[in-house]
Amino acid sequence: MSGKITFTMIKPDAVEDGHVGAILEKISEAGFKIKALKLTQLTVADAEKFYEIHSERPFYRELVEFMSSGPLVAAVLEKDNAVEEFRTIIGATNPSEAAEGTIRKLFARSIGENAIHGSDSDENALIEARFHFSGREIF
Ligand code: 3AN
Repeated sequence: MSGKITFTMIKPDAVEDGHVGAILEKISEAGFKIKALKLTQLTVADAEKFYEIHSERPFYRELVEFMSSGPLVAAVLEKDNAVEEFRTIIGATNPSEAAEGTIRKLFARSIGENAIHGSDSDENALIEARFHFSGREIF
């Protein structure tokens, strides 16, 4: 699957704001195929583990609390060059700097509550997909 898959979460802000359908439509229109999909919620411990790489950053606690605050939509997506192409359609981390038409520009509340996650490498895409889904949940 390497090179062809990425992992995403539609974050709690976008779920609460009712943007799940519109975001899935943007993802589909961009040519991504859904390989796995579910509504789920992270515990504080899950979020700490998922974002361990950011544990020294000043926003870590805020990020963990936000990501465990409510349901999110987790998905595994397939497309050639998936990681890079997906990061292009989600836009910059800070929605005020994100390009017009990107998911963060359209739907994010702020830099912290920024609507959507996209893996930053092929290696992390696989780690993140396996963190959220068992083998028989990925098609
Ligand atoms: P990206 O999600 O664009 O790869 P990262 O990996 O730098 O960005 O950050 C991971 C997550 O941490 C972001 N999606 C965002 O929710 C949060 N975050 C990043 N920078 C900040 C910040 N300056 N203040 C608050 N939260 C932040």
